[in-house]
Amino acid sequence: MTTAVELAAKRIKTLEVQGARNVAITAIKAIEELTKKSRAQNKPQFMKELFKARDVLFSSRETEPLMRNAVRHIIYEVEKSKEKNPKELANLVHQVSSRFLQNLETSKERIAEIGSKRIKFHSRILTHCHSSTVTYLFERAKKEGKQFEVICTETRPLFQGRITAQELIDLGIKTTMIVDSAVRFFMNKVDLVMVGADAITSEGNVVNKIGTSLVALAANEARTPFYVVSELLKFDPSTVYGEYEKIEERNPKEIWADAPSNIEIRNPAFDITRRKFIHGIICEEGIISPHSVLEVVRKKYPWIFI
Ligand code: RUB
Repeated sequence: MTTAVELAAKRIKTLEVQGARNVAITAIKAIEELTKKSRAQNKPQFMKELFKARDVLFSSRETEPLMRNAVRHIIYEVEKSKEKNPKELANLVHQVSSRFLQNLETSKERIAEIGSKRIKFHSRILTHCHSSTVTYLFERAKKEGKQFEVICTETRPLFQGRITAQELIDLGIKTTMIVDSAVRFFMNKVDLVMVGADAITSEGNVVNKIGTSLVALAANEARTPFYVVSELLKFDPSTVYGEYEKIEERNPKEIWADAPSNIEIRNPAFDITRRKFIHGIICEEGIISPHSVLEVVRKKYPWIFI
């Protein structure tokens, strides 16, 4: 029988669920579901199930530290608890998960509140891919009565830009769709760039959808402010200890389904934008410099480093 975790991992892998936030939320809910139905007789059996769930979820997509931080946090709290009864441990998973999800919600609100102040009347903003955090910020600015417009890239090869465009149109925000390679053409016509993040490294570099670093380069050359809109929980603690963020490489068929057999196709899902191209990270603690991200995360979420 397929478990809730296996099902969630499949939905994440196939991008039925996409975007770091949605991926993390889906993973947390799957773990809750799994533990609620657990038949474990004792704590070691319960832990075994949790570890297996962790491995399945972690291998669904490589570049998702928010999901990893969430799952690790849940497991850490269960491991350190003195409770031995599996039913009570499932309750604990529920409590920890709810707190985590609540914190994500609060961060999203705070980010939108702070970030929408950077959107002035009649601003034109460029975004890339689909970030639910960025879209929510736009929603907030719209609710505040601001008139602005958004240019979004189509985001090849899987066209997540269409999700963004549809959501923005539904919100009544004037939206223009462009091909990814038209970014430089439009860069002088926009006031700022706002993109999401999948991972933030200890050096303040940001990993986001492939093409983001090119958008940042174009913004830099045109002197257009480039903002990353992200929860601090996307910080990857392993980068402090020397690891590089792994970049997921996806199926070449996403690029060319019936390609000739003797061609090599590469399909990295993400790229790295260096901190020097980032004007600021709009996060729950304010708009911060990428240089200070490690320090701010240490203060706000010390448990990440355990
Ligand atoms: C989505 C993507 C998004 C970030 C942030 O890539 O790069 O910008 O995940 O999204 P994919 P959010 O479609 O491959 O998952 O703000 O919703 O966490």
